[in-house]
Amino acid sequence: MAAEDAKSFVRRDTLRKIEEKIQNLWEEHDVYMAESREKPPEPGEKFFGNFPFPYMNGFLHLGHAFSLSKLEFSARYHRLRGANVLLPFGFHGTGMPIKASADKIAQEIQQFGHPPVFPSNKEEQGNHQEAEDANSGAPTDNKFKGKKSKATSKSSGQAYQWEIMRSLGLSDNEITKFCEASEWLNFFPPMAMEDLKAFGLGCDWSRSFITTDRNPYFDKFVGWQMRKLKDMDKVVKAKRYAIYSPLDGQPCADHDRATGEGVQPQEYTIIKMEVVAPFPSKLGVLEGRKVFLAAATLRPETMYGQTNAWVLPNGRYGAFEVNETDVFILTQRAALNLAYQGFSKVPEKTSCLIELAGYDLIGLPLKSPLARHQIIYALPMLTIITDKGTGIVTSVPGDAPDDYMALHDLKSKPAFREKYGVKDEWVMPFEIIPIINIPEFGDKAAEKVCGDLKIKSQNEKEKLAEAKRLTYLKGFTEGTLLVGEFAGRRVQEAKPWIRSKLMEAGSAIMYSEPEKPVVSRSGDDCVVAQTEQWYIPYGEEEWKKLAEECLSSMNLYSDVTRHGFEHTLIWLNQWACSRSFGLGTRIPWDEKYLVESLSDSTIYMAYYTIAHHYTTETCMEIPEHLGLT
Ligand code: A2H
Repeated sequence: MAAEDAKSFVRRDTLRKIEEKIQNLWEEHDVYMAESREKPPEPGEKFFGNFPFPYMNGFLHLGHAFSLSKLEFSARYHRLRGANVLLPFGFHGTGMPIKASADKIAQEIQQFGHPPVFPSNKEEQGNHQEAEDANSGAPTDNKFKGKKSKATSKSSGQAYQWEIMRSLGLSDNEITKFCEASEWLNFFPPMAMEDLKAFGLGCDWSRSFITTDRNPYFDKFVGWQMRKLKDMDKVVKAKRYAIYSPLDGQPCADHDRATGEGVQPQEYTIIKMEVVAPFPSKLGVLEGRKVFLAAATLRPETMYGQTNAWVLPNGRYGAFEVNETDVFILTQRAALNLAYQGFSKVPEKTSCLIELAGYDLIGLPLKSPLARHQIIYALPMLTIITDKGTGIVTSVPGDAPDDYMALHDLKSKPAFREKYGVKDEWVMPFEIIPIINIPEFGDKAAEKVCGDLKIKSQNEKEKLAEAKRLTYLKGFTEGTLLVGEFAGRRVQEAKPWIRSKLMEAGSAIMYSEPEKPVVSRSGDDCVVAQTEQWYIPYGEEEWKKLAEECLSSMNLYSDVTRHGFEHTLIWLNQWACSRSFGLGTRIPWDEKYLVESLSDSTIYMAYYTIAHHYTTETCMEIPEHLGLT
């Protein structure tokens, strides 16, 4: 048996020996070193292949090998045809993930000792293991565990970093060193090179480099690139909404997120619905202040049709000081977002005067901007979502199916009114106000569509979603206003004008929040913050045109690739290119900021053409046997 087994490996071992011998020969004779040639090359005599430099927060995995094989085969093909081939390989270290993981290790030592002893909760361990697998790319059985635990692990993003490092085969002694970000850049690039060599990559290693200020030459290259852009007015400073991690104290870009990739800030208008004094006893402490129910809407142009405000009876609200004079009633979550947008008495902190339940708000008399009625009332709505907007909704039953059905429920069901202590005079006098004409649906679109779909109550969520879809899009594209200063105008036109007027009059403010939950890699729930940042205005018309021209002249071999580029050119607009935390190159004229990781990756391929003149030991501490020093 043993002899059989041994015999069966002979062929494999022979092949590996040959492989090793050949790979050594390649290295000895520098066969993949590219030389510049005096004579200008004929078409097809030159081939430069680039593999997107991988991020050095772990080992390379099979996915890298798979993608790289396409370039490796092309490069060899061109070499066999006699072309002068350059296939270089670099390593990326810029940005948050390495720094965040290094900090996590330090934190875990502090919290759980050295080496850390983690709590042995079974459910938790399962989650950690899966997170490890995700990180190492190892397809273990754990991958196929119950969906629930996978979802929890993803949503919490709480794998212990120490265990992830152990799963990479590192000893506790080695792991300790990784609490320094620089250790990651010492350790992983040589490992990656070793694996790529074993893989047989025909690479010119003399061109290799790592990013960040660990490499003074590449650092200067990125500094030069940024200065060039600045001289051309292609780096500008502006205040913008950005998804932001309060814990990290900086914007949280896609690649800095544990969950919520692609999530954008969603903008609302907050309508200030003033609570009319005297206040009920629950709100007694607010007496003498200007108190508003802060309603979040996407449709400021519909405010002529308000009949009431909606609150969630069981919802938790608070009265927050948003500046020296105004107090907003809304959810804690919305107050925190506002605090990062310049609307809190204490910057970046909420200032809550009193906690309130939705029940405490029912029946509050309100004065709302543009409303036809002098006074409208706060009423209960059961379908309000507490982690969307402010948790307060202004009601426009002429146009919003949800509002129409909720008002209909209250009007037609006395028992429902009684259950929530709603007096008839808060509800019964308020009829639908026609404010927008939609050709297909008439002047009371919500009533029409709810009738057509036979919706019976505010709880028919699916049908209401369909009703909203039908009216929302048609209202925006085809609707015409029937009332107010902009009567006769298209909704699309009037919307921004009405919003500006409300804001100028001090009756509304802009508000933004993540359109879906976002958790940073540091495990923090993100908000939307208004941040002053450096931006690259990729959306500029003329610049974009040049890019489009350039793209149309390129041979991309596949339509899918072309469409991918075209799509990116459409959405790419203001790109935040500065960060205050992480690894990278400092912005030359504003050194408290670093260049973020996608901005130092746009033209780095050009650096390979000069890298071999500049790479020294200081750029990468590469062991000598790897042949780079
Ligand atoms: B809209 P989106 Cl006239 N829970 O304002 C449930 N609904 C909420 C909410 C919450 N926490 N916060 C805001 N909303 C409502 C006006 C309006 C609205 C009209 C027509 C359609 C319409 C008057 N109510 O929205 O999920 C608010 O109602 C239809 C989409 O972020 C807000 O705009 O798209 C809208 O839902 C935001 O919903």
